[in-house]
Amino acid sequence: MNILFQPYRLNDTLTLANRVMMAPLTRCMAGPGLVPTEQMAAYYARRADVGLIVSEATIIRPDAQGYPNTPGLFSQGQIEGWQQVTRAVHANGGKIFAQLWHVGRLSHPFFHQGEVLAPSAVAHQGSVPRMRELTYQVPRALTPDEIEQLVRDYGKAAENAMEAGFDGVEIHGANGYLIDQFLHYSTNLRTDEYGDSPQNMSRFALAVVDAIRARIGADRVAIRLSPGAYVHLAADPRDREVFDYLLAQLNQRALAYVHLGIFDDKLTFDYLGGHASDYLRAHYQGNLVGVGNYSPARAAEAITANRFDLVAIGRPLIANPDYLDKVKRGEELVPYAETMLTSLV
Ligand code: FNR
Ligand code: 8K6
Repeated sequence: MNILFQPYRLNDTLTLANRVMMAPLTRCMAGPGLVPTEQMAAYYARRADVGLIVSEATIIRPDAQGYPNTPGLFSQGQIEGWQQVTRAVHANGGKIFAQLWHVGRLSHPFFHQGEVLAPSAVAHQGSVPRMRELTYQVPRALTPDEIEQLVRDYGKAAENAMEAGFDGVEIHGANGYLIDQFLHYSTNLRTDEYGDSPQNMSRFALAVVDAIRARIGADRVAIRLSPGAYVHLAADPRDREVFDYLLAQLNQRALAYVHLGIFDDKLTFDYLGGHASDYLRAHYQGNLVGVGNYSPARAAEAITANRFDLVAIGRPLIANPDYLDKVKRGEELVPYAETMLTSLV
């Protein structure tokens, strides 16, 4: 278990106090104007002993929203709200990245009164969780000009994150949201320079990465990816070639880390040849963050076996704000339950 508590040097700019990260966890608790609250600052500050906190997914502009009360990073009020959070985390000796989010076709006009935009006009079947009356709509396919605008909006949100005092940003390229919708054949039917080949399908993700690197420096940029489609979109065996290409490109970009996006890393994917984490390890040479239903013992074992470098912990950190202390002392953890999502403890 000791390996979890070792400091970890990400790069010349950032060294983490230990190898445990807090996974990004949407809590739907932002205040009016999607501004982070004092309660959120206290919630994050209680967990500042982990090596790195990744904030709950944070929308880059109004039409990026797909769930109620998710915080943003596009208004001055939101930047100031996040300043309270980052100050509280830093005061407790922690580090925090902002996870930058656009949900693409999983948005709903209910939240922003605008259009739903995505790579292609393919609807997700179903409705917004806990708001079952909101059925997902057929999105409108983005024009190339609108895609370029989105890239600029990601860059601006990253700049705002730095103004808000974050230590860096994690681009949310996972879990079937906008960037991921470009990376999978089931949601990307484009025949222009953003579709139809691994190179084209990776273009948007790489443009976002490059725009943000140019603004805040590669050492402070990370990306979360789901090479195995498991939620919000369907897998296609051809997706493998897209991720082979994308990861080869990311190898040349010296990011802080790549983070797997998955709920349970016991899942396997035929077209990836097994676990998504092992696939990423084989194709990506930089720092890798594993995640997905890891107990402390299994996480330590996986890091010792060099399957990844850091572990992100999600649900157990909701249930145990003092997760790290408990693990250090060998105390039993409180089991996570969905009912815990209704309050920020
Ligand atoms: C999540 N997860 C998630 N992932 C992400 O990239 N951005 C997010 O905002 C969220 N939000 C979120 C909310 C809630 C309530 C849960 C349970 C999960 C996924 C999360 O980061 C993680 O990958 C999984 O929870 C698996 O890790 P654990 O919980 O098994 O340690
Ligand atoms: C007012 C409180 C409402 C709480 C709603 C919680 C909604 C949580 C949404 C989390 C979405 C991000 C994770 C992706 C879900 C994948 C599920 C397997």
